[in-house]
Amino acid sequence: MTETVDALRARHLADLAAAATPEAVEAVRVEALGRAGTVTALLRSLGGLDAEERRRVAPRVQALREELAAAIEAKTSALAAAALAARLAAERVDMSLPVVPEPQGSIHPIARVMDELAEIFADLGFAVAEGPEIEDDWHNFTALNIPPEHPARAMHDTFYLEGEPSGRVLRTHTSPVQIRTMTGGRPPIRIIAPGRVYRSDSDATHTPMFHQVEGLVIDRDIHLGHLKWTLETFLKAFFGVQEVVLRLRPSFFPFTEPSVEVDVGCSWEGGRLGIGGSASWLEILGAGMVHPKVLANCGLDPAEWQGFAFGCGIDRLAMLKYGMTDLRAFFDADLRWLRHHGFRALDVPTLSGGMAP
Ligand code: 2NL
Repeated sequence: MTETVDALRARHLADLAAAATPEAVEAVRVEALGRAGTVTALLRSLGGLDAEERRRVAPRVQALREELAAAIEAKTSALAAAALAARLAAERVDMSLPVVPEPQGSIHPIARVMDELAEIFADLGFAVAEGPEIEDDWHNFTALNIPPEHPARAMHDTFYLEGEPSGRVLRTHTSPVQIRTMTGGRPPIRIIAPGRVYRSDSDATHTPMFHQVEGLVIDRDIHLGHLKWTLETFLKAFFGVQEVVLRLRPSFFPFTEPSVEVDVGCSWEGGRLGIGGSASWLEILGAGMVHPKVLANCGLDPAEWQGFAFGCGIDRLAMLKYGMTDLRAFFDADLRWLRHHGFRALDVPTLSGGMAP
């Protein structure tokens, strides 16, 4: 018996020392301590010994069982620790590598300008408002003081939805977003509404879908001076110039009174456009004081509330700032054009970072 115990210890400990995987350790455990294991069989055989022999041998067999169990557990944790160390070494991450090695795609110049507009106007306290591109006649026209048969409806080259007696349209401007803001909440209101608009018009300088941004401020004692300061502040930030000169010319829109067309002073030195000065003028915006009828249509008392509004084409803003010459290229989905004029996805415009062209 004594020889058997020592021989088993030597054999199982040697096997355990040689085991290099958790599976090999488990095989040793099964062979020694499993149901049909050598040590298990030895323990069972103790019952067949006479009392004195059992008293002598049993503690040695018990000790062997405990020694092997402890050795197996130690080997198991040693293997686990070694495996973890190997993984940590192999999976080391270089935090200085770029998140995406080769960014796929780019930000379209129009999306870039929309982000710039949101950033600049957020700093002035304006929220970005959105609304449906399929509109009803009231929000797109009637509420804006453009009644049925008004010539402005023909001027808008409206797309009408087929088979719609109620007369739904693709919005011809983002003004309906502002109408919805005024009917849906209380002043003071400061919003910009950027988005897609649609007009049945297509040539070198017109696409049937284009992008517009409108702005709206409704509060007490608002006047044209607030409008002029807001537009100056916007244009300085957008074009990255210290001074801009604005020229307000009288104009007409059904939804504003008075209405103005806004030119920004510029120069064409060396054939390149520069914003600033007053050598030349660039028509850039339409604007005015919100017409009292529009306020009343939206449930606001014109004696209590006034406001200004402005509208301008985003595509044109992008062309002026980033030097694109052909409007139609914006919508061609030409990958070479997009790679050349696009912006890096992680390069988000900020006022602090600067957004001059
Ligand atoms: C232009 C001129 C303009 C507005 C848009 C507006 C909206 C409401 C009330 C009053 Cl809800 N006005 N928008 C006002 C003046 C001009 O756009 O030339 N757009 C390209």
